[in-house]
Amino acid sequence: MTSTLLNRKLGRHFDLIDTNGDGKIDQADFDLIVTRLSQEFGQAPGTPKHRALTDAYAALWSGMQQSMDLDSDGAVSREEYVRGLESNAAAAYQEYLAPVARAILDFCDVDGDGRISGAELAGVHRGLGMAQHAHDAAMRTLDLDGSGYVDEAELTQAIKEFFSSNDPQSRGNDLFGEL
Ligand SMILES: [Ca+2]
Ligand SMILES: [Ca+2]
Ligand SMILES: [Ca+2]
Repeated sequence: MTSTLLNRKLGRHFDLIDTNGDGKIDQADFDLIVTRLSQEFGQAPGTPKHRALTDAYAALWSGMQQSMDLDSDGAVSREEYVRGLESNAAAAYQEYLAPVARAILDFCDVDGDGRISGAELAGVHRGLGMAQHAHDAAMRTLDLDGSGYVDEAELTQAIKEFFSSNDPQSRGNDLFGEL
């Protein structure tokens, strides 16, 4: 079980969320993500978009704690994360992720046309600490219709595939960079 595709994807995603690299996910990591995205997109604390993003991450973290923090130490370890997402917590997790995806979309949709350009998405990925080549792979994955923009439907589809599919052909696999 330890080397399934899904397992590797989840490990990759854990590393990405563990923004401060201390080997566990807790509130501090989400605070750091919001801070970085705010700097990237010039959104000061207190603006509606900033509040929406903060709230979406708070809901995600609260849901993660409830469904994944098995030893109740206030943090989600790598093992808890992978085990949680390979079990029945996965569907709930996608429900928490959807509002986060929407808030991120809104946050970085600078011109307000309801979709994000490659340049806007590059800012998100820099904020998340992803390398340029990982961004390129993610953009190829996300922009299903090749329009050069990512809309909410494309993002939702990629998230669904990333967190549920063991299919090596699934495009959502590269959502957070090539595996
Ligand atoms: Ca951490
Ligand atoms: Ca824990
Ligand atoms: Ca598109």
